[in-house]
Amino acid sequence: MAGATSLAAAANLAGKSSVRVVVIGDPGTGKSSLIVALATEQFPENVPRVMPPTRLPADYFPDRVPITIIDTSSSPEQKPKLIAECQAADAVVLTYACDRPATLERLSSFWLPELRRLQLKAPVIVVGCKLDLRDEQQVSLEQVMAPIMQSFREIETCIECSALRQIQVPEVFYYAQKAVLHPTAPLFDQELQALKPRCVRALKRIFIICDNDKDGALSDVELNEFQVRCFNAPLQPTEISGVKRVVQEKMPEGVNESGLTLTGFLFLHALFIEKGRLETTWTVLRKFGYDNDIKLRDDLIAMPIKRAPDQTLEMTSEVVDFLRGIFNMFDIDNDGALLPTELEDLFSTAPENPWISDPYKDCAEKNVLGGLSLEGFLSKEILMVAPAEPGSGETPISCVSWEPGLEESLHPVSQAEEADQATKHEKAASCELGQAICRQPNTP
Ligand SMILES: Nc1nc2c(ncn2[C@@H]2O[C@H](COP(=O)(O)OP(=O)(O)OP(=O)(O)O)[C@@H](O)[C@H]2O)c(=O)[nH]1
Ligand SMILES: [Mg+2]
Repeated sequence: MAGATSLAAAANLAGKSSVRVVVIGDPGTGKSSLIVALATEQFPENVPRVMPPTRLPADYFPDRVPITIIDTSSSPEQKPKLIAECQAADAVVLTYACDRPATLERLSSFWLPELRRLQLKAPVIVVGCKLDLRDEQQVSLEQVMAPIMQSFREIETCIECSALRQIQVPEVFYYAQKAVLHPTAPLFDQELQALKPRCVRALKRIFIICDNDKDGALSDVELNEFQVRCFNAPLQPTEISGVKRVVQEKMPEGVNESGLTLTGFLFLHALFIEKGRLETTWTVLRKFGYDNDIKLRDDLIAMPIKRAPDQTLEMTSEVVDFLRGIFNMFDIDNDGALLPTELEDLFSTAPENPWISDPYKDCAEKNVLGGLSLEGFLSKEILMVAPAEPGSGETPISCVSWEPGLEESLHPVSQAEEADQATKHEKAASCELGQAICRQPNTP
């Protein structure tokens, strides 16, 4: 689905221009031979105990991000160096030898608890080296590793390889790089086998943005636009019907007569992730401005407009119209105020509801039922996008679907102009906390 170029762009967006992989494990398990076999595509008869750092160029793997591989020694005198290298690692390759069961046992008795003790956040790839020496009678990798992976969720992948026979050597480092550039943890709860709430919220926002006609489903045309936007290539009609068929078979409510529903869209992403195609979901998230913590990037939510000391910021009439539309959409009971439950729903596409904490919590008046009027709603909005102090969060404009960019949502107004306009326009809702002023749109 995703081409190499789009993935490279996505990877750069993730803020990783190179990946550092540290290889650790018991003595003699095959660490140094593995690194040499990767770099030279040959099995070395003699290897130094510790190889100097090895760099793979950007074009080695499809993600087009260079990798630096660090060899280590597990001798006691080298322990401080080993710890420092682990702490600097983006990913850890942890080796055992397929012909020495004791080295496999040491993973759970020593290495994995040790990495936890160091409070490392880096993903771990467990690698069984010397596959060529593995006893054919031995149980499968899945059977051996399943209980270990259950206890140590930080293990991203397990793989067996042979440096001697050149079996699955590049794959070890491909998975290590992938675990860094397209990590599972922010997207998927392995324990619950479900998408994480933050990921659901972000995908819901993306779905709403792509659902141009707001009918609650992605039509074939909308699906295609989404595909082109994320992957720079359209889907063939047979591919679209194929995708919908897969969803419908497993989850009938995932598709209706108008197209792919939000349920279906979420199901599809859970399926990609379960099948190890994390790069697909990550590419989508990054195209829509999310960082590795599934937060909208700062440049998308920070206020880009500078204002002079005598200026305040005013929303453009387009954005006020847009916000009024959002207000009405979520004012389910049509009482002209957003109740706390309605606000929760409105913010279900943001990482969390930012208005339940200070300084937004009590900065606008509420009615007796705790409902927020349109004026209060707009005041809070401008306080968020143009705060008196720097620092901002995800606002209804950014978290729902305002896409032109914040700089097109506000314009500076000098105090002289403002005084002039104040006489022309009746309603001006001022914020109690900021100097920001929010007006109703200019009406002739
Ligand atoms: N049959 C076989 N032997 C291997 C393979 N990989 C490494 N070896 C041998 O295993 C021994 C240890 O390999 P190293 O690469 O030095 O292992 P290491 O983990 O770097 O060891 P230390 O540096 O001592 O911690 C050497 O004799 C290698 O030739 C393999 O894939 N198959
Ligand atoms: Mg070595």
